[in-house]
Amino acid sequence: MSDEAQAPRSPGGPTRLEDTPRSPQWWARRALAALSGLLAGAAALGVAELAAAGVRPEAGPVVAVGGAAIDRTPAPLKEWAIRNFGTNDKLILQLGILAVLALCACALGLLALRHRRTGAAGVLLFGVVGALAATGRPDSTGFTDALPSVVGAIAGAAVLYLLADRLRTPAPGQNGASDGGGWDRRRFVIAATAAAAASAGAGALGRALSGVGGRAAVASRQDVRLPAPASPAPAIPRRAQVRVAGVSPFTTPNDDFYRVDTALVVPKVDAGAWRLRIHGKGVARERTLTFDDLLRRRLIERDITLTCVSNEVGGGYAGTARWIGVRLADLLAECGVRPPSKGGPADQLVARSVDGMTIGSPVEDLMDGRDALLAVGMNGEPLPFAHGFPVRMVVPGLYGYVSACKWIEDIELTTFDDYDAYWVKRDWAREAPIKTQSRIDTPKPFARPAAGTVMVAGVAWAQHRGIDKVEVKVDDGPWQEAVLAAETSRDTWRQWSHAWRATKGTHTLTVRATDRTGETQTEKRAAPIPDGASGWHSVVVTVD
Ligand SMILES: Nc1nc2c(c(=O)[nH]1)N[C@H]1C(S)=C(S)[C@@H](COP(=O)(O)O)O[C@H]1N2
Ligand SMILES: [Mo]
Repeated sequence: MSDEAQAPRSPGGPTRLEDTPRSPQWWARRALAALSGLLAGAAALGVAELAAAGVRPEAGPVVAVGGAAIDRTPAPLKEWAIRNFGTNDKLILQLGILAVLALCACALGLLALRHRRTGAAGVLLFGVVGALAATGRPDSTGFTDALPSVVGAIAGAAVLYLLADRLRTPAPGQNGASDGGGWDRRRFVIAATAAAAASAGAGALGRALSGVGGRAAVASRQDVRLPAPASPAPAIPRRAQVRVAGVSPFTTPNDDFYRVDTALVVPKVDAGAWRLRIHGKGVARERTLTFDDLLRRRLIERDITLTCVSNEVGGGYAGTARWIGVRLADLLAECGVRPPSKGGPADQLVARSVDGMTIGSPVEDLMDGRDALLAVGMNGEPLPFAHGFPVRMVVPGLYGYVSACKWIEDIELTTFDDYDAYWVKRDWAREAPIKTQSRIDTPKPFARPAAGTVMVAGVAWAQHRGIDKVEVKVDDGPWQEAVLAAETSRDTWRQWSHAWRATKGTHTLTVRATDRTGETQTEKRAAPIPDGASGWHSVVVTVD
């Protein structure tokens, strides 16, 4: 039944402006209907936010739908988003979700003008989508995660029903008709203002309450005093940093360190309540450790370069930090774990984070003598929340998605045959050692240096193998050996520079590196998926 069917159409009756199609009043009523939809959407999100504060902040509909979207994004689209939006990809995603919701809300508002019940039911349908997304997330703690979406949708549906009712054009003589005979503006404005105020209040209160949980985590991080490491990192030689402007600093400051993860909301873990469980195949002695248990162990400090498999040739998803942590191999050995080469039954270690990420690494690599860490410190401070506080893994030589689990809370020993981790399920390689790469940091693409000596410089990495040689070529000229900066360890990148006698004109500079096994970086271009980009980085400049 259409509500508008009640509008009088009696011949000879007074013509009511409200009902003349395309009249200003007709448009105004439709605009207000769309606004009703938006207000209903705001009420739904505001109430959901408040409910999520009681249940779990991550169970809020926008975060849940966003997370579900990330989980289901096809790899090429994810690549595209990372390439074009970089670290802003998550903000863009949430804004996108809000924009789609706003459009749908307007549409439902217009629908409710004619079919109030159907419009309200449409809002409930969105609640179902949110509830399914929230309960289907890997970190979902059960059906209660559906509550924020459901409660929010009920509030939204009620608001839409109520506001659409206020926009009704009553039949003559019917109660509720204003003096003008049309719908009652005053009653609509009062209801709309009340709905807007209530949803804003609910949303703000929800945000504030959600922050309370985070405060315990923030306090626990402030209380951390990192003990001096038993095995400090050797001092970084001054000659590890080339003195050329524009080259990335050898140690990447925490604030500049790239961040790649699937978390829409950075997990805030209270170190005091944190536990790490080690269990699974071949674990003779299961253990559960507290954060203090880790700090009481022998700590080592190492400079290690971390690299993301999604890094394009010449890209910035690589950084070097001074990590403090516990040697994972020692801890595993204490639990009775043996690597496959010593007869251990498990060839894969699966790390799980508090937000449901799973990351699988070869046990053999973790126990082959390299400094695979359960890290607690980064560049002299506790891990920043965005980089995994309180504890993360860092493994020299393996891409982050197969080694560097942030916010870790569980370690399970298993086999590659038995279990595929998060990204492996999404077509990335099971095993992914870091490919040798080199990057020109300066000059920048399309720079216009003056003719004469131009310093070309950058970084090269082949973690756990080490960099032995970097070569630069100009246009199709011969490869010329660059000057290598001092090596800190084979687990970090190495800087290089080359004094180029630049002549006028447009030139292409290309770089390639050779690792300590004698292998030279391949020219063959490969996309990041499935196991890391390859190819030579080159930069075009015009010398004036
Ligand atoms: N819990 C969790 N850990 C994670 C990820 C993630 O999405 N969730 N991403 C991994 C990837 S792909 C990389 S490259 C590194 C990046 O670490 P960073 O953000 O500290 O630079 O973290 C790894 N650890
Ligand atoms: Mo990554």
